[in-house]
Amino acid sequence: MRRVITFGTFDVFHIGHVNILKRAKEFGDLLIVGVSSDSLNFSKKQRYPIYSQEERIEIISSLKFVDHVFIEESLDLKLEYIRKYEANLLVMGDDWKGRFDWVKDECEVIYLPRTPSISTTEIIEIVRRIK
Ligand code: C2G
Repeated sequence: MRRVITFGTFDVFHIGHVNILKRAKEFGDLLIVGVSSDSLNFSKKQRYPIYSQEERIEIISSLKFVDHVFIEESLDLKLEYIRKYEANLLVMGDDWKGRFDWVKDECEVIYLPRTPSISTTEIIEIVRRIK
């Protein structure tokens, strides 16, 4: 049984998120998703997500190609999560290229191309302009 793990905020869920999760699942039999906590986001981006971690977990859990969801509390715990969920492959978008290569002794790592022209930040900016 090949187990794939991936991580993300998945705030204001969009097609780029669907694409990476679907493609990640194609690499294995089980897809495990670490959804980053509200506080991890604040420390990464100096703002809280629009959707709370509970809402983001609910959204990701309801996808048919996702098998298990947990909260990612820290970027530095990658190896602990990989061990805990016995993941064979870590998949990330290529905006993270090289950043998680340090787990390669224990788990294969691949970076997939991001879906062009869509991001949570852009959606937030567009919605802000519509008044
Ligand atoms: N993504 C993508 N195409 C987009 C936007 C996002 O493929 N147009 C991918 C990202 O590359 C990432 C995943 O979707 O692999 C989740 O993206 P974010 O929600 O932006 O996640 P991020 O805040 O980068 O958190 O430990 C890693 C972090 O928790 C990742």
